[in-house]
Amino acid sequence: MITLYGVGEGFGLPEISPYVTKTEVQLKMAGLAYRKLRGQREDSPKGQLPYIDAGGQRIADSTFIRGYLERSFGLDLDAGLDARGRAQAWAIERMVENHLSWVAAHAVWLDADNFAKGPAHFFDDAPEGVREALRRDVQQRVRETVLVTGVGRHSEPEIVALGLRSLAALSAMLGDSRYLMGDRPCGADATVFGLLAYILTPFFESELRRQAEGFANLTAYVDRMMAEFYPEFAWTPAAAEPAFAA
Ligand SMILES: N[C@@H](CCC(=O)N[C@@H](CS)C(=O)NCC(=O)O)C(=O)O
Repeated sequence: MITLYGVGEGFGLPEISPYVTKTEVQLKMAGLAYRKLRGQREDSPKGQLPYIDAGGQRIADSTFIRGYLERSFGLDLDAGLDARGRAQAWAIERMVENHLSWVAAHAVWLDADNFAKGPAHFFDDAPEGVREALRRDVQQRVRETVLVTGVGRHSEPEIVALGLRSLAALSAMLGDSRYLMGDRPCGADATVFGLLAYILTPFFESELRRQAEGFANLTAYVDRMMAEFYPEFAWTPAAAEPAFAA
């Protein structure tokens, strides 16, 4: 039995981490039995979540986990795609993980209200004397990382404008299709769904979320994917709760 180590439910999402969501949805797409536990990044071979334990072997990084699952179980999450389709799926995934995710991290981690409402609570159980310092340190680490990616060097409106271009690209690629690459899901659907849900969760208010809510096909896609892969989760669809009062 595979054990998936993740962050857990929260922030209006069935799983807080978009990368853990990606792996979990890919496990579900593959029809593999797994159990899920709350993990500590210190226990992960790469210092990040997700990681999995498969028969005593620990594998980290969502992309390498996918590769391991495909190799070990004779799966192809991109079955049905030709070389061009696979290349497009990879390019989409890179845009989401290496660009849009930093724009989203900026909206959640580096906005004072969103940080206080969400990530700050990761440290609620820390001793009172160090709690605030831990919060400040982790926020500073995210700030530095977002700066190193280049995203953090821009003004807030510029960052949102860059995010908007990626959202528009995703919307154009999805079009009227049920899934990103047509009528059946591919591996990148798990990635795109994970991050779009993170952006669209009604738990946080951000200009990025407001922009994302403007793409009806993206919000419908997240609602559909949520119903398909997390049917037991009470997701609040975008239309049900406007980001900002008129
Ligand atoms: N490339 C990694 C990224 C995973 C990642 O960024 N995980 C976050 C949680 S969303 C994490 O563990 N962050 C802690 C850290 O980087 O110290 C993957 O695809 O698995």
